[in-house]
Formats: sequence, structure tokens, C-alpha cells
Amino acid sequence: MKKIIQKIKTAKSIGLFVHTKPDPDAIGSVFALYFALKQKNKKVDIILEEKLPSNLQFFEIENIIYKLEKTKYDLLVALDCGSKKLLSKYTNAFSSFENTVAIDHHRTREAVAKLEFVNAEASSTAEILFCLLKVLKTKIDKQIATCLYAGLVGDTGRFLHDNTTAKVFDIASNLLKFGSDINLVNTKLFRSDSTQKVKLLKAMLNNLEIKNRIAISCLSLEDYKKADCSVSQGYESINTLQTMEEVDIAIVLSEIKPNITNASFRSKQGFNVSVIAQNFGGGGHTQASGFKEVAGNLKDIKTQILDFIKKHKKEIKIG
Ligand SMILES: [Mn+2]
Repeated sequence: MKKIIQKIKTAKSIGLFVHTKPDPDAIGSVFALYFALKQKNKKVDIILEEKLPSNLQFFEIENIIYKLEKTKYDLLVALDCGSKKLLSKYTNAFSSFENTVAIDHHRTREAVAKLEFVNAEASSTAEILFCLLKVLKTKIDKQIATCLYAGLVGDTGRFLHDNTTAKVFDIASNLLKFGSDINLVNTKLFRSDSTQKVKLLKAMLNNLEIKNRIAISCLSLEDYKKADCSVSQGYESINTLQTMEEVDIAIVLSEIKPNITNASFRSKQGFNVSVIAQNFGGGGHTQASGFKEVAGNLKDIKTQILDFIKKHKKEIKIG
């Protein structure tokens, strides 16, 4: 941590990066660090791959740019980024820069920067930054508190996931004292769904079948067309399916082209759905996984998955 503090203190001009398709932790963290460095009168740019969706624009920020001019900076910092390739179009430029720092909490990761501060015990990058900003003697103002709070809420799933520690609540409590706008965070993150997404959820529930503690719903090209929704916009709706008491595993299949199917899996604690995804060439986490572009129509893939589950009950059920 000391070396990183020194790097940040001595740099005059800093470029900030996050992983591709950033989540609330990545954006909350990068915004918080941006405001903190501005306080120290540094020149700071946030360098993004593409424009942010409005639900992640917690505040108006002047210096968001979409290309990297290496000569502008003394230091480049990557936040919440567990692998080089997640820097997407900036991977090569970042890797070849001599003065780079990564701040991250991912458990499985590869080195991204020359100097790394990784704490896999931390719930979120926002949690690490809260401690770092204290050492930097940053004044945690309303904006910084709000951004860090968004990161905390995002990566703990509103304090539901098992990374929700006493420290998380302690930091959240502190952020509230510093004026975190929790209403803004809640509205942006949880009350900003598009009508399309809700329409797709309607189709998902219409097509839902529940059997043997498995909830499965198939979405056709027609369903997506009617909802005016893309697969990437709609996939989070699967979380709704595992809120039911009588469901251990939730599955959503999406027809993305005729006879080409994507799948998302979610499970309750004690069930490993990554085994299923891996069997079809996909992957992911124990409780959230998926696969993409497998040849076969919805009906065939559904049968194959249910057969696989039947035959591999022991591997899927943990303990
Ligand atoms: Mn994170």
C-alpha cells in the first residue's frame, strides 16, 4: 500500500481505467478516486471503452474520455480489473506503459499492472478505496461517499451476498455519516429498469416451468422481438426465478439465432451450476454461470440440460 500511496502522491497527471462492461463497483470506485485526486489538484481522466449507461452515471464528470494518449500521463491506474484482457481496447497500451498500478479484490486474477494492491478479503474495490483514501487524507465528501456506497451495494448485492462482513456495514455506516446519497444509489441501481426489460420478464414468467426444484424458462427470438430487448439487456431477470422457495436452480435459455442457444444458470447456496455450464463449453461461478452460442434449438438444449442434471446430481449438489 505504501508504494502505491507514494506513486499516487508523486504523479501529477493520472489516467484511470476499469474493466470492460463496468459494474457499479468499478464505476463507483473510479468516480470516487477521480474526485479524491481532484481534491489534491491532480490532472485526472477517466478513460472508458464506451459511453456509460445512465444508471451508472452517478454524477456529471467532465474528464471522461474514450481514447488513451499515453504521453499525457505520469501514472495509469486500473480499478476492479482481474485480468489484462478486461481492459479491452486499452490492454496493450496499458501493459506497455511503465508506471501502472492495479487496485482490486478479485480472488482469481492475473497481474494487470507493474504495482498491485489486491485484497481478496475485501467485498469490493470500493471497500479497498475507502481505506486507501483515508491514508491519502482525502476529505470524504458527499460525492465520494455516494460513489463508494454504490460500489459496496453493487458488489454485495445490496448486502445479500456472503461477502457482506461486519467491516462492510461499518464502512457503509461511515459513508452515510459522510453524506452518501443512498436514495440516488437505490434509484440508479434498482429503480431504473427499462420497460423492455420488464416486458421480457413478463415473457420469462409466461414461459416458466417448475419441476424437481428447477425453474426453467425458454425465450424465443419472437419473445425478444416483442419485448424489444436484447439478450444482454434481459439476462439479469433470471435472478427473479430463484427467489422462489421451491427452486434450487434457475435456468433461462435464449434463442439468439435460429438453432443457436444461450443459457444462464443461477443457484441457491449448496448447488454448483458451473458444472452444467462447463459441460456445454461455458463457465462462471458456482452460483451464477452460463454458456453462449451452442448449436441446437430451445427444446433440444432444454432436454439435454435436464438430462445432464439428472445424471450429475451429485456433482451439482454440494455437500
Ligand atoms: Mn468489484
